[in-house]
Amino acid sequence: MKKAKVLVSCVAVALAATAAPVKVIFDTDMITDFDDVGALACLHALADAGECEILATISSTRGNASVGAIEVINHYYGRPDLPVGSPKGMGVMGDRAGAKEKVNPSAPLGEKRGNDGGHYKYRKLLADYPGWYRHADADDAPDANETYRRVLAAQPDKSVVICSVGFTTNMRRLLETKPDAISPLDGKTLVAKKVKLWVAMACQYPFGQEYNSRWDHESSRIAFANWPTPIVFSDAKYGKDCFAGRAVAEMKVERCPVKDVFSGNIPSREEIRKDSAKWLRRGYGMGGRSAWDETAVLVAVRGIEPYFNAERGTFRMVGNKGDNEWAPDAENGPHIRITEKVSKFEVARVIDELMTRPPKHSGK
Ligand SMILES: [Ca+2]
Repeated sequence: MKKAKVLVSCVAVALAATAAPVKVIFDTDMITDFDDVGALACLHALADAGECEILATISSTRGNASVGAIEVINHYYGRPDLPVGSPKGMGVMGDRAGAKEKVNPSAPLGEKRGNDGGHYKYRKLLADYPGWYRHADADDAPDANETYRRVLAAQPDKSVVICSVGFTTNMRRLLETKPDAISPLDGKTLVAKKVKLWVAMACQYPFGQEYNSRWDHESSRIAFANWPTPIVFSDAKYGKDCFAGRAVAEMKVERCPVKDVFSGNIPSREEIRKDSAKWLRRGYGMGGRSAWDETAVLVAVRGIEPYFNAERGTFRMVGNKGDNEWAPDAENGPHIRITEKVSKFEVARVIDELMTRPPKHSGK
């Protein structure tokens, strides 16, 4: 058996050989785009079905409504007390015009402002679901490092899958943590001991700039190069034309934040019909929005084999402007990128089915 297949098989065995639910830490930039909401909805649906256990839901951005929005979704699925966190001292907003600036937390909820990078989507969620969240400003949430270290230290060895669908800030910061009262291990040693896999929605195949890996590219460079476990990438190219979410937008339910976000952001079929090329460039199709983040959740919980093929190599950051490239290495590459196996249409229908499942224990 070739080494590439051995690595893929190890990932498959790690994820699927036991009947026990996959232990997942979800790390998201729930701030500008809304496939993050779809991904978290999929994760909760899979947890409801006993396929995974959600250990924590952490924001990779700071100074915005990301943690509150995560908590609204967690509340909807009856898990309002899941651990949360956000990066301290450094971290990306997602606002292209002011990536390092802090949003004024007193800005009116639900009001679209001129240059807020799409944050209004999530401030609106907080406005529509008062009482469903604890942290209106991500900066008031616990330090992501502390949440990661506390959760990892309490888990069995080689048992945790980290699924990141945003910036890599937290993974870099975690690697750089020192021994503390939570664990005598430094961050890299703790990760090597407790984590079995990092599934990352990041990078652009075969090269280019991709949102998640670009905006804090120094963290991406450090994290990708030093992470001590295999990393599976659901890269931007894969998810771009895998469209999901229209079924969510058209659900006949009330008080559902997942539906609200999708119905408020997906263009109508008629709009797409008029200029499909324009909408395709923006990541929309008849099926909905590009399912970048949802595919990462599928990989994290169900593994590569059911829906994807795999190629072994290395994603690495190059230059100093946030570019990345893929270097194929079938023998020794520490990374895997997923490629199409089952048609993307079928994968999108799996995602839609998960996103439209009613919560098992609704927090309404
Ligand atoms: Ca995301």
